Amino acid sequence: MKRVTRPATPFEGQRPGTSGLRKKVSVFQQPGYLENFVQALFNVLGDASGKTLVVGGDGRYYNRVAIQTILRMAAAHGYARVLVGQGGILSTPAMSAVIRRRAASGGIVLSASHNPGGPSGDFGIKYNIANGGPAPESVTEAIYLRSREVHEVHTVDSPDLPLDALGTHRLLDTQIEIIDPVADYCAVQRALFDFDAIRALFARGFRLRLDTMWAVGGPYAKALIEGELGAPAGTVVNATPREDFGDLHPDPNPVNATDLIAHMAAADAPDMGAATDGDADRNMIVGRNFAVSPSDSLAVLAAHATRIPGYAAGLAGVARSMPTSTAVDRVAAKLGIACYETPTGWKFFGNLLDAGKVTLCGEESYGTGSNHIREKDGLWAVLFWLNLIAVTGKSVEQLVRALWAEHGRCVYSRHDYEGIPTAQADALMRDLRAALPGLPGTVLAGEPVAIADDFAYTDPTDGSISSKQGVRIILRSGSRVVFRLSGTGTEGATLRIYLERHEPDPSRHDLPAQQALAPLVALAEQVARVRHFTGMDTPSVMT
Ligand code: VG1
Ligand code: CO
Repeated sequence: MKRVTRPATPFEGQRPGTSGLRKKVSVFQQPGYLENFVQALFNVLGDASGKTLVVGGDGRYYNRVAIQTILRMAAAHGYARVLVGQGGILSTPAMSAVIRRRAASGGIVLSASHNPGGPSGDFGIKYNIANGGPAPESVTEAIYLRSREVHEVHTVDSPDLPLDALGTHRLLDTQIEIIDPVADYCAVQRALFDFDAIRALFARGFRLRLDTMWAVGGPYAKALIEGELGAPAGTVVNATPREDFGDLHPDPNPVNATDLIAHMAAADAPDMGAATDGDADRNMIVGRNFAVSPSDSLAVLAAHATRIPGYAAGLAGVARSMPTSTAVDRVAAKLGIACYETPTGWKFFGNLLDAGKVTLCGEESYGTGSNHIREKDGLWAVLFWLNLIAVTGKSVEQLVRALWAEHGRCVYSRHDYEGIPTAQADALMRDLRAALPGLPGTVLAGEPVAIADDFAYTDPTDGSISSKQGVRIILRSGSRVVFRLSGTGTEGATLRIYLERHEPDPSRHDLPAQQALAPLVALAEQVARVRHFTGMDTPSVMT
């Protein structure tokens, strides 16, 4: 075994997006592509002596190859210790838990999250810092800049390590430990929720269907839900992680989780349905024939948090990404706590959580979490709902309807236009931005425009500024349309249009969302000429 230094040529475009560097598997398979990015990362991180690094991924195609590469490079870089999930597995929330519980200096997550996997799918890599959360923009930008100057890569000439059995190995002076990927995560959950109450709920015959979409959530859900909490075998379905996620799209929304939605609409539907994504940080909650909007889910959790042991002392504050509906703002106002509005992506919640300013946070894209770790956490959300149902005796639908009855309903939808030529998407955003100054005061969708701007965020803890985070057009009543381009896609551009309208009248709470939002869809078309620029008559996906 010996240290080797290889010459390298920089690759274009290694700039991390909303959540790490995501590209087609074929891009990552180019010789040197992954090595260059990891070298840039290590160069930015500097001296590794005495430090512990955690490595793991969502088990998708290329996970194992990438892990072996990273282990060799971590040894060459001089880490004291590297912890690797058995089989190369660590869900994103489990990674966050391991970093925090074992005082690691950081971790490398191998995942493209909700993006499809397999040889023709996507792969991704993301660095998490010592607080367990995604590296902030200052770090990801430094990695990108460094990636343009990588002219040599340091590694070790050594055979692959066996990842499938627990144990300890040595590479140069680095100790490599293969750890149980679920233990730390389960310990964190046990400390938050009333497991006895959830166990009693299942013992009374409560039926859950949890679809982990052939992705990494399976082993965690099996251990906790069917193991410790005593739910019957078969409660967790599609639970064996596959490298191609069964050739399905591991994104838990009603469009992709069609099988779950069908089960929840059947005459003998279970009491609650849920699904998690590729790396198990997202969640979708479904009642009997009743899909819960992620923004409403966050608001329900906030409203009832003190019923959960881990949050009994109350919430310091809450945070949501800008496009997420204002349902949680209304709950926060009632509770008398602060509500922060951040740009899209979990990395913006880290500072607020570290500073103790917020306890719960969430995004419209099926992500919810809290200060227990520094990532969103799919199974945590499922446990939270189960605990709430156990102690309130209310169904999923009753809990959501109670929220609407008290605060009105924030009718919400996201329309995605996928695979647009990048130049067209950029032109749409450019024209839209140019039109903003003329909009305030004009009447759109029957109301004057109150605010038309490009969202910019100043982090209240470190003063860092993130601009151009999404164009928002807000009407006098608070109804709004938000436009932004996705930062996680790998083919062309994806335009996301977020639509929200507050409906105080309970007799109108059951109107289909798309119908209630039709005037805002027309507004979007009028202002942004969506058809013209995308060449599409309807969105590719509506959630
Ligand atoms: C999307 C979501 C965003 C989420 C991100 C990562 O980003 O909109 O809310 O934080 O994915 O989620 P974008 O830039 O494509 O809109 V995950 O579960 O893919 O790590
Ligand atoms: Co994810």
